[in-house]
Amino acid sequence: VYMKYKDPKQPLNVRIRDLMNRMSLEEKIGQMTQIERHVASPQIMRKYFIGSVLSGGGSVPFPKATAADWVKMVNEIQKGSLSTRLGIPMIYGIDAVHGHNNVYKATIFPHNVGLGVTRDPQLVKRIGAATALEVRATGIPYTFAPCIAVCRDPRWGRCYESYSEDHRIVQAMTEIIPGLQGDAPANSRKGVPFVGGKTKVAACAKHFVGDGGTTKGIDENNTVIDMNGLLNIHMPAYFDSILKGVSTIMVSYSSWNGKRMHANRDLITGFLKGKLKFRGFVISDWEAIDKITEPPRANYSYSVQAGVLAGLDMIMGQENLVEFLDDLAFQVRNNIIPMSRIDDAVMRILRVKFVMGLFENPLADLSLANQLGSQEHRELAREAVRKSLVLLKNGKVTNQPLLPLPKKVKKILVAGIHADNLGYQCGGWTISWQGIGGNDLTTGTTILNAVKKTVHPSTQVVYQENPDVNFVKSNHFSYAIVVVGETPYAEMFGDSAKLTIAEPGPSIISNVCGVVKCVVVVVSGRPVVIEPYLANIDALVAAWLPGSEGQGVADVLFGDYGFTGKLARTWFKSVDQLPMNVGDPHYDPLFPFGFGLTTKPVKS
Ligand code: 3DO
Repeated sequence: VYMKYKDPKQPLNVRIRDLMNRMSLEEKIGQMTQIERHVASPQIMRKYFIGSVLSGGGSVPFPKATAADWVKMVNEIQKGSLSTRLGIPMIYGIDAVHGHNNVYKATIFPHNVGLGVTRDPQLVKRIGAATALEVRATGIPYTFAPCIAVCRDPRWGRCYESYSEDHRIVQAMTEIIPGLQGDAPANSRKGVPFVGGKTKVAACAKHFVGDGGTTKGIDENNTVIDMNGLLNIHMPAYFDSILKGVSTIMVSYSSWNGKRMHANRDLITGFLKGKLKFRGFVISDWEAIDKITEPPRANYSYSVQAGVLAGLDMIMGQENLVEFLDDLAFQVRNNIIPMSRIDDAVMRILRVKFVMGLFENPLADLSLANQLGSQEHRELAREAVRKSLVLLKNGKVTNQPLLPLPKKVKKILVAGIHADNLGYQCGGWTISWQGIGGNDLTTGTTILNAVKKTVHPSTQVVYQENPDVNFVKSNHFSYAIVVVGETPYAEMFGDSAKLTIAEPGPSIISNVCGVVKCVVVVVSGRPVVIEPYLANIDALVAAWLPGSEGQGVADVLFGDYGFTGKLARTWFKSVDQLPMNVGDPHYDPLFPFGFGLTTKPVKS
């Protein structure tokens, strides 16, 4: 029998209407449900008509799974969905937030805090396109990125997911959306989602709204600001994202002036869907409706009611799947939630699925498998690393710069717990949710290896993680490269009131820099306390969380390329100045927003 909704020649709205007319309440509610990979199975998909599946941070089929392993897993789940009466494909989503970061051997790009420094939206767009290919390589059509938070306080554990404290930089970096999804056609209506087929993925602007403005930078906390402030600082990047056809928007765990965003009908339905005419779907954060009440899950059916009535279309994180489905169905049957609200949600979800061609191409093949961690993508990541570095100091005396470093000398020292640690330089949201130390997590180039590859073959490179003063004194090094910083974290585990660099980092700086000329490279998700050590340091470089391609750091240290990066965040002197952002009356930074010394490439 001919089914109109299955006919790609029919107009989008005709297909949506035809399909919705056929759907039962159970089928509609299923579409609104997103479950985690570990609870998903073909049987569950089929039984409950589940609309979406996610991999949370670090959630993989098994460690070191290949592209083929991922495709097999995603396709198996999809076959469960396709076996239902109406055969509506599920949409699989994952946090590809700096490349396809959960996946072994994927290219790991710098975290957003570094990309903001580049001031290069076209670069970020290319990163989006590369990430889309790597995500599709594993059979996945949807990423929970970009994070367009405007981090106003580096004490926030998610600061590195934010491009800048300045909303203008965040707005410019929404170019990653057409990178991920493809360019929306020039004539497309404002707010209509767009995904350009099998080599692109649906994007997700998050977290709506004010996630980066919480008091003292406490994760998931309360953002106290008036409507003007919200509109001027935290909202602008949503205007850009919607104009560029972003398919989905994730709501923030945080509250605005004491009200949980997940229950904020005025902002989700009134503003986002009404005023901004966003036509994609709104997704909750992981188990975020549970947190509408304090304590979480104190009244789950109320959470369902408040969240769905506020305008959430897809609810993420059903560990208690049956309870959720029953609660929602009960509330619709008893007119607590009007059917029109359910129809709005399902229409939006189906619109994205139709637009992206999911009905025509629900199953992945292995044709893109070679995109995962490709050399071309690694070169792009390396370019991004080069452009994300900020040179904060270059020489104790102005006319005696230390950088660029000479490649041909007798002997150099590389020190610091971050010098030969791929996991540290990638940070959180890499292979696991919180990140992993060491060099076994995935493939890439550590800063130490990059240095070794870059110096002249006759230069002896001595590596000592934590050398003592006598060792440094007795060796007569020409200079030292000290790499220190923060160890990996994600979300609330990264909240920090002190913002100090991890020991033995500070003692390595003093042991080395007290004896020999040194450049200190800071690997961190945000500005950290550096003022106490600054006088001792000859040259200082902020490398943020550069990812798998450490070669980009050596490219610039040794002058194959010049330093060009400008701070996209204010570098504070001491934490008691915080919050302190560019334009503030009490602005008295160590290095101001926009600061960055430059060097010229050395002719070789
Ligand atoms: C994050 C956002 C993320 C989600 C799914 O904890 O892994 O998990 O997209 O806030 C939450």
